[in-house]
Amino acid sequence: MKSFYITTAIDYVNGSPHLGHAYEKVLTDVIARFRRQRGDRVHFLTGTDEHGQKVQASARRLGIEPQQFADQISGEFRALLTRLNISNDDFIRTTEERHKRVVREVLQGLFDRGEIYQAEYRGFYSTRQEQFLQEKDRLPDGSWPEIFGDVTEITETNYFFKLAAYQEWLITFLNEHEDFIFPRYRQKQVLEFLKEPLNDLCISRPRERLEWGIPLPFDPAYVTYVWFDALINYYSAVADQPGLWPATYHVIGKDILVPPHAVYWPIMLKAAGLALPGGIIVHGWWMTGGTKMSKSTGNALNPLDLVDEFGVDAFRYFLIREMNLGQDSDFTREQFLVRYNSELANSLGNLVNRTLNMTTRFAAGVLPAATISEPLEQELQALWTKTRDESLTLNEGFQFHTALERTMTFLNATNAYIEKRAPWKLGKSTEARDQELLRTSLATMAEALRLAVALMQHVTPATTEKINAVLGYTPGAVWSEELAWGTKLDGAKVAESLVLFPRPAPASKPA
Ligand code: ME8
Repeated sequence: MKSFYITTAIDYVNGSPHLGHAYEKVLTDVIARFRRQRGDRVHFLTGTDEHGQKVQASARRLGIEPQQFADQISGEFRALLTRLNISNDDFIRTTEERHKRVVREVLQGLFDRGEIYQAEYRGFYSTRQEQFLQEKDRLPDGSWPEIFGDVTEITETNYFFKLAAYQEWLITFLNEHEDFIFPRYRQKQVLEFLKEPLNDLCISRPRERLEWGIPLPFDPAYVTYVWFDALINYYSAVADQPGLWPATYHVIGKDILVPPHAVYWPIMLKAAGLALPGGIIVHGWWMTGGTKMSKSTGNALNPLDLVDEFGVDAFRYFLIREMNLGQDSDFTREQFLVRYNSELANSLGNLVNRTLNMTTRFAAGVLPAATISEPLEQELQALWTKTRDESLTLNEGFQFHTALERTMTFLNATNAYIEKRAPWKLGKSTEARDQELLRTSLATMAEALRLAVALMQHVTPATTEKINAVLGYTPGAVWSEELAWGTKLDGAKVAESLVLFPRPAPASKPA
């Protein structure tokens, strides 16, 4: 079986993790868990991007070695993975020998094939972006945009990669693989970008200017340009594990699609004679007050604190429920609380409470079998079938937010079913038929709950596990077999209660 190999971007260690990093990890984790549930052999890679001028400068400011600085921040990113319950199989650091070795091999290979050449280059250089600029980067008034910081004109001998030679090939490739980039409209943007002629890519930096990088194997007076180093992580991490390359998907944010992931990377692979990934999944940005969130924004509120306050699954749920993959989303605590209260505490939390309370009260804690099937039960079961089938398709198409919305609709319908059956009234009656209806309603609500949380498992894995445990239920090994309405819970002994999503204390006010 071909592996499902999925990667995140590797994060720069020049700042601490923020919401954007957390989202990308959770999103990729949701895809990885979903594919595992579907039976794929998943390999999930994430890691840190540790070379470059900014890391060198930050370390210098602190008076420590770049490696020590990178170790510290990389450790923070690794800790974030544990905190977010991320199921990655590997974590790569670009300062590891296994990575540096493969970068050297790829570079040497390209050099030997004549894909890399030396040339004199005179141009405007942005220290902040660590790149040479082009005339088209200037603002209409001739100045350089703020994002480039200080721009100086320099002449330098450097090494160049023959990017331009592959422009036509890349255009043809994208036209033949319309689904290479998700969402599709992003692929159109790449083709738009490719209407302008490409320049060859400068892939080296003289060591006197940048020491903190991987020396070129064919000229140690230079180190490798950061993108050439960073992109190769996807391959270097699995180069010695047969059957994993090429990646199925790279998950990245929209700011690093063009040109790095959509232009440099496919061309690098093609020139190196390596297979191309199956696709690139491009997410939007978390914004606050109209600007992209980064380590310097959102100081008043660190969204990652919500993990401690409300639990990891509430946080994961919010990110996936709120963001329509590909588009931008505004982050506010208020919106978080709306979803937390109405969807997790009300729709899901109430169903859990009712199921446990009523089973304890009316059936001595043992789930009875359903023996009656009237329109109320039939409608709920029909809604389940529809919810499940649609959700599977939606999840396969990365529409996770809509899949969750459907699951919430199903949970709400289950709560409405309970209102209509009113087991608390049936429990007061000694009529045989009422008793039968009571047992049926308990079995029905418990089964609906079991099914709904199975459908949310890739988003809220710990919650699903907890709910299964209080239902006295151990799921089988094959996830898809868990999704059929049936009698799996008959005779299960439930717990008396479970506090899942407590209401925030009234004293907790927005920061
Ligand atoms: O770009 N919302 O690293 P990085 C959503 N090292 N996503 C965001 C975001 C936000 N507000 N801010 C950042 C790099 N991201 C390179 C990648 S890959 C070979 C090298 C996303 O730490 C961003 O889009 O700046 C990117 O996918 C990831 O976080 C890492 O960003």
